[in-house]
Amino acid sequence: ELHYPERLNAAVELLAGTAPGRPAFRTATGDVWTYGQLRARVDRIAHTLTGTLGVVPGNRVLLRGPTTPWLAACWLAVLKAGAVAVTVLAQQRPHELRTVCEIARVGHALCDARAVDDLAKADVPGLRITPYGGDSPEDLLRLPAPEEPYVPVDTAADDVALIAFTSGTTGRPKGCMHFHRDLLAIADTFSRHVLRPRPDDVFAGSPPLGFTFGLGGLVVFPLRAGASALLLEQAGPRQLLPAIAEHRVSVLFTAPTAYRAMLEEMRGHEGEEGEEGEEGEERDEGEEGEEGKEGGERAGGRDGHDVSSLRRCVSAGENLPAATWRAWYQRTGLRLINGIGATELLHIFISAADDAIRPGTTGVPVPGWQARVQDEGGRPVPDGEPGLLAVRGPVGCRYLADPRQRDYVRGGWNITGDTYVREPDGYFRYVARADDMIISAGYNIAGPEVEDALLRHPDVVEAAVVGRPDETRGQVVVAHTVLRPGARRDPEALRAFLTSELAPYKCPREFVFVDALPRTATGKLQRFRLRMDVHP
Ligand code: 3SK
Repeated sequence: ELHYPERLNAAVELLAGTAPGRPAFRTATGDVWTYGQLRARVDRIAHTLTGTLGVVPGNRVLLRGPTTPWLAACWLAVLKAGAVAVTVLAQQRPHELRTVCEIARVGHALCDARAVDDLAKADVPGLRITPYGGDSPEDLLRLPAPEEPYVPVDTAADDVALIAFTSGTTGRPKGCMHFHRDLLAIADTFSRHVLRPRPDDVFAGSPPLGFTFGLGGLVVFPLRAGASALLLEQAGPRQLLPAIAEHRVSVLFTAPTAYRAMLEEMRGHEGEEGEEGEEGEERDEGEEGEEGKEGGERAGGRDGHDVSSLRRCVSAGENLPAATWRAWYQRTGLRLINGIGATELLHIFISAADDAIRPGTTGVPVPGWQARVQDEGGRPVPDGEPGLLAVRGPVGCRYLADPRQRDYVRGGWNITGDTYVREPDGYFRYVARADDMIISAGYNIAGPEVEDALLRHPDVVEAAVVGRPDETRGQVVVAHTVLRPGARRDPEALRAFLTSELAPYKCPREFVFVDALPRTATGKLQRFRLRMDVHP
């Protein structure tokens, strides 16, 4: 069990202890912020917040901007000043920003100078917007006494530090309140036990800091470990691969789609550099390589992409199909760390490390967490049978002024909305989002299982399987696929392939070929749009 002192400020804890000369943040352009510089800049911003802007403990401060060290410093300063950080995504449009500001009663915003326009257009009554970064990174540093250390506000461990919004895939956004202690708890559970970071690790990844997957993976975990993070403003698969090589990234956070896209990117360059004749190399099951790596093709070889610095690769945000796990392993020799997390619970609560990883499953409850599978009435269902995933641990769901709290927290358990099976060996296997099960002619069909099978076809890059209403069968299975460039759109060939992989009742009746799948700003598939036939 985790024990924290009653008085606790997460920012103070995250910034304490590491030698001032050690790197904290790096950027794509080669800037390095040491821990000493980070502490000084956080203090200056905190002085501005309380001195110049009049922010008092408990005030809600919106943070908006691309992933930069300045955004991370603003977040830490807000916490140090005892205020509450309200995080949003760069993609959120004015009306969405206005809703978030209304729900969270935001009075101040620290906004990257390049992102001020949309926020200004949101026209939030009484909102004071203070720009930072852009051409004048010194903006927030104009202080009456700039060099004085800031005396942090003496917050309680269970004072709210963060309001993170989740929109799910539909509906009015919900603000999830998280305490100072919650921010340390995610580092002291998932990061400590599964990632086991070292001070020389370099973290990087694609999730933005407005998504708690990114905030944890790129700010909280590295700082808690005295390590550093490469903060990338552009973090698509095309930017990630060269950044990994150039900055010797060792801990990577991204979603299954990005792992697949990186594999495609590597495949595209296959043979451009390196030796010929390595194709199809078998992995060596027995021999352990560098820590965390075994078999596969140690990166750096035939396709010109050097990913040999990677030690840990985390996949979350969506289901990780076994086919993607295997393809990544084959290419890199790295065992992808799958995880399920939620904004409501801040970060990952089921996962597995090293040899305990089993492709096709999410893993086991992270130390400190409990999980079970139950029915609608809250009764545990037997192992091997599908039901609702229920979890509890050091972080709980606390929606801000939202009656949907009663749906999420039932009988002391957080009901995540996912259908899972607990295998007899204690591993949790994802089935589908609870409202995404397809019921066709009386059969229950999980879209992700069909997607995994489709992804085993060599021409399929992305797949999403949904149910479409049908008069006779209730629903029919429809597969939306993105094919590799140049591949033929041949539904019969896909159907023939699937019949050898799946029971006939699970095989899609229809195939829709698309250029891309509709996703939310955090990369989650919008199945409801596919059901309505809306494509990007
Ligand atoms: O929403 C998610 O999928 C997620 C995954 C990992 C960590 C945090 C979150 C919110």
